[in-house]
Amino acid sequence: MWNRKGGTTWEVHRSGFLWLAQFGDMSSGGKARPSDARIDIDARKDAILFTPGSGCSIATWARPAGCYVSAAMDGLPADRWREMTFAFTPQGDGEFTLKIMGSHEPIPGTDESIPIWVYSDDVRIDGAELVNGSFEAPGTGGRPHGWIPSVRQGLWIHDPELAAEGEYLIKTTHNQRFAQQIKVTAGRTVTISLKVRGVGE
Ligand SMILES: [Ca+2]
Repeated sequence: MWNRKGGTTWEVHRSGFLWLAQFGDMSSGGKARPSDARIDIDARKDAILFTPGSGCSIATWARPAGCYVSAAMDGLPADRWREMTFAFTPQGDGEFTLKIMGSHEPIPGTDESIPIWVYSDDVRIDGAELVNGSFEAPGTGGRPHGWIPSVRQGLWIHDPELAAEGEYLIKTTHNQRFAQQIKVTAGRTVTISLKVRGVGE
């Protein structure tokens, strides 16, 4: 079964495959579901309301309404990096949680889901301060410096050939994420850009 303890793994490509194998043939024969990038901006704790700009929208399920922004890029190719950019403007001061996520495929009739992995690297923020956006600096617990787990921890990967910038990158799913607390100022638009890439076989 999947290693739920998180932490560092170097078996980048094999890790998701083993888990998928229990549910059939989804990852073989080139029929794997493509990766989706998903980045969430969660300010529920400080109740900061956002005005969404390009590339993102307000999550209607979150309360108070307007304090949670979500950005997605679906159907990512596995053979190249793509640039993802979105912007939003906070209406108040405080902190939000930047969550680098991915997607998942629910298994009908169960509470389980199959994780759909996505690679991310080279995160940049204009209008706020971000720590270690290229994931190069080591932290503790198998994490890059400045980043914390969200739900469960994603994978921090050393792969100089795969990385979009430097030598390190991250691999995440809907429930295996890396997150960071970001301070914002009322009226100062925040633009987030990053490189995202699908996970092949
Ligand atoms: Ca990097």
